[in-house]
Amino acid sequence: MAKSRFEYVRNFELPDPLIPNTYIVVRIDGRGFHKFSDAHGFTKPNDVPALDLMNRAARAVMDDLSDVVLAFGESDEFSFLIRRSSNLYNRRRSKINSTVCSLFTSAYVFYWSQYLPDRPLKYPPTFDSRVVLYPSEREVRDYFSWRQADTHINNLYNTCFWALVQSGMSTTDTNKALQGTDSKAKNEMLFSQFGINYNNLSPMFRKGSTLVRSAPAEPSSSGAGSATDMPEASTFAVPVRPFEGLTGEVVILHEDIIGDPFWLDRTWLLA
Ligand code: DGT
Ligand code: MG
Ligand code: MG
Ligand code: MG
Ligand code: MG
Repeated sequence: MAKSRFEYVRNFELPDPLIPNTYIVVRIDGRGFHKFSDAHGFTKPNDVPALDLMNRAARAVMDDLSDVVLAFGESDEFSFLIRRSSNLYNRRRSKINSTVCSLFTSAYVFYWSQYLPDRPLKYPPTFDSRVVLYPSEREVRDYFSWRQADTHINNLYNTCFWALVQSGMSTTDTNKALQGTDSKAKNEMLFSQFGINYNNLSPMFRKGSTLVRSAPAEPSSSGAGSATDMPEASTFAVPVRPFEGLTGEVVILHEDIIGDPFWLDRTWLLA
């Protein structure tokens, strides 16, 4: 087919490949969620249905994109880890970035009424997103440690903040009261003034939400692998917790991902 004389503008579309053999992290974050959470009556500091909805939307991303092996979420954000050797969309940055963000956002809206049936959406929520590349396991581990440490720091602060405010203190005085306090002081304040044992709060609030894919099933020699004719776990090179199965299924956890055990149990994630 003959090309139109306008065709040359295509040359302005530059390739934007992500360098090969690096870990890809896409982080989405709610845009203006301070206002959004107020407008939709989110419970302070943590709204369980709203967090469950975030997790549901993250799951939709993982269900659609099998190269996303791990996702970690807290507050209005989620980070997605795409495996190092992935060739998703030929590693085109914009394509990956926009697809993850769009999938997440549309799933967030799609499932809204299921999770918050009594709170109609007042306006369309939006998320921003970025792609960051990490060259080695160390940086990927440190990245997710950074996010989970942030979850803890923010949650401890916010739990104290809202306990004080709900007890009648003004937000200005509350900010002052908490200024410069370390985590020990915050824990003690929660316990002595409000009878709250921080460690008994929901693990989802303290540790965030980790969605992790189990090792994909190895294709059987006939090429027609199914869950029922899979080989025994012992024939797999990589150890996988039996309860997570061997089918690439996604499970949700609220546990420590800073220490070694989480990663040692799932060495294939960073392979
Ligand atoms: P941004 O990201 O620069 O567009 O601005 P924001 O307003 O989204 O700020 P960000 O992402 O730093 O902080 C997240 C906001 O979302 C923060 O104001 C608290 C709010 N938020 C997130 N989850 C919850 C929740 O479960 N309950 C309540 N009440 N607020 C939440
Ligand atoms: Mg943001
Ligand atoms: Mg935000
Ligand atoms: Mg945020
Ligand atoms: Mg198209």
